[in-house]
Amino acid sequence: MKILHTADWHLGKSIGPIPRHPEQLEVLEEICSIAEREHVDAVLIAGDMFDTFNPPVESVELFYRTVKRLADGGKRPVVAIAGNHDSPERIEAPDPLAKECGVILAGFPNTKISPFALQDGIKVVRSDNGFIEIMIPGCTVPLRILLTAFANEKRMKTYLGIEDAEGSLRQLLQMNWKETGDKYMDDKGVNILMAHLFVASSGAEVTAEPDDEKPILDIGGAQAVYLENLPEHVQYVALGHLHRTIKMKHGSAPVNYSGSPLSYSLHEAEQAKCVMIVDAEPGKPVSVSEIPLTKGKTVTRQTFTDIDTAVEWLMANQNSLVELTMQSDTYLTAEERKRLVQSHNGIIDIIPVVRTLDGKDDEQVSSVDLGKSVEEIFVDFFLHEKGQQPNDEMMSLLREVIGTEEGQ
Ligand SMILES: [Mn+2]
Repeated sequence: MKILHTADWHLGKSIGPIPRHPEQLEVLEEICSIAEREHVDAVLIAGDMFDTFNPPVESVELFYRTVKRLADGGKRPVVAIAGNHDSPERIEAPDPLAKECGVILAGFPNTKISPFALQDGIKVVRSDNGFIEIMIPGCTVPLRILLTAFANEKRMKTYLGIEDAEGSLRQLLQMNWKETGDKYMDDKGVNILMAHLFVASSGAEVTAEPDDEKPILDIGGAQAVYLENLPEHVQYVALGHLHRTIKMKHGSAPVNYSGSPLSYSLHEAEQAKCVMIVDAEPGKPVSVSEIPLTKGKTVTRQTFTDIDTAVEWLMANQNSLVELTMQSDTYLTAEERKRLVQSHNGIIDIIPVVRTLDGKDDEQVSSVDLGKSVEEIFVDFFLHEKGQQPNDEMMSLLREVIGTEEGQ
């Protein structure tokens, strides 16, 4: 049985002013092609399909179009859980319709998918809170999946039905996985855990993640789930949440973050992106291969000391998204800013750093001369923000505002 594991699509996400939808279209097309070329039997999406609770229509359409294509007319199960960026209610809402296509959507850690069978397609033969067992056309053994969608600690305890239980969340999850695993998982099927969680080895220092992908069980990271909390029953753990590819092990079972299909922040600069293909047979260790994704733009930081070199670099690297730092002895002129912006359409930000006379670099903003008049400071500020001189209309508006303020 061949399983494709992906996560953290973050549909609808932008970086700076640049929307990533065009790249998301391309990379999801690439993921579909890989699923078809590799003849995978099932697809797992480990959360954060969307970037926000209320994603744009184009992202919602892209999601449904993609999972429908992946599901191959109901012959290939596509199973997705909600991440911390997804609205659990919203993820589950189309479930009755999605099931008809072979798409299974679990919004909550205790979601129970009722058994169903599609004609000439997949059959969900057993299910429980946070668990399904699927028969797939062409496979002689069932696929069993423990499904742990994201929930914060308090809600997770409620969903697991152990609100009053003593003990840390990691111990409670461990108990819950073990119980469900004992009940449904033996070596006559392929057994997987899919979760949107922060998992680390207990000895390892919990490293802070960039942006909003911090350890999600507990701010401060004290509440990571440790490898030893994972159930013994499963042959593979498909994780979502962290955007870089991470490969760990629990016994003989790989515990992998597939990572996101695109680099979504400057912290992911130069990261290679991939999907995981898991080759599994009952009762045996799985083999896993990473298939690189090639469609997204690279995200990078570049520093230049003169405009010509910067423009040259920008012209030669059109397929990057770049945060530019411009070091110089003077302010960037409107003309210079214009040259930079016109030579590239993937500039995330331009950070001007002015070298002061004492040799220290300083951000331009901090060198505002407060001895100047309000009007002069406004012109400097406008130039810095907009890259051009304010026009007469703007200046008279400013004078009007200042006048009004003084009059009160
Ligand atoms: Mn996440």
